[in-house]
Amino acid sequence: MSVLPSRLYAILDPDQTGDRPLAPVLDAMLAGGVSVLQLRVKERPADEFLRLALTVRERTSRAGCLFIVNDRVDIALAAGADGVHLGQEDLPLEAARPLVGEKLIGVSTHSVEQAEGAERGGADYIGFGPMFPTRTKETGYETRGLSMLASVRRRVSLPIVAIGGITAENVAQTWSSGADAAAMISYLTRGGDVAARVKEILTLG
Ligand code: TZP
Ligand code: MG
Repeated sequence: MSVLPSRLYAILDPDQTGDRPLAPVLDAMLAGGVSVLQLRVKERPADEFLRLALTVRERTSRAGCLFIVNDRVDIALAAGADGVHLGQEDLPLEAARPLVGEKLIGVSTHSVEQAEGAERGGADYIGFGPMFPTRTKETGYETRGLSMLASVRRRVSLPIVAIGGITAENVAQTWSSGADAAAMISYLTRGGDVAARVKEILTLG
């Protein structure tokens, strides 16, 4: 089986939950049936990131959900996460692998060349995007779109997680263009009923 247990890769970002604290949003994701979840925390001190990660670890373990920490190998290790997700400017794959051992490493990619590089370097899965316009992150990249995703699909055999501007409207296109899973932040957490949105996407997959 793929390292990714689901066609939905949920991302929880405390800055994208509106006025709601992280824990109830997390619980709603898990109640909806999320089985792989990334914690993305930007511009907070390490001790706060770790506290959030420990909360997520406890609740994801209870729910049998895979837990990936974004950006930070140290936080992933300290929290006992199942893996870490690295951007092109985070710790390089070859430096991270000896530190995390068998834990999963995902690498964000934005081109066919980067995707091939991540595969050669031993990543467990790749992120690819931004697929569509998004307001969640200033990515610095033009949108990649479905045909570039299909090109990546032809060139790598690793699981691909498409990301960026994915909603119920366009998620099926990302899957049919080669993504194994779709990552979503704002569609899940900024639309009201988090558990209902998760269920909606899982039903489509
Ligand atoms: N990386 C590329 S696009 C993006 C990240 C973290 C933001 C995705 O958020 P959303 O709200 O699902 O568009
Ligand atoms: Mg990153």
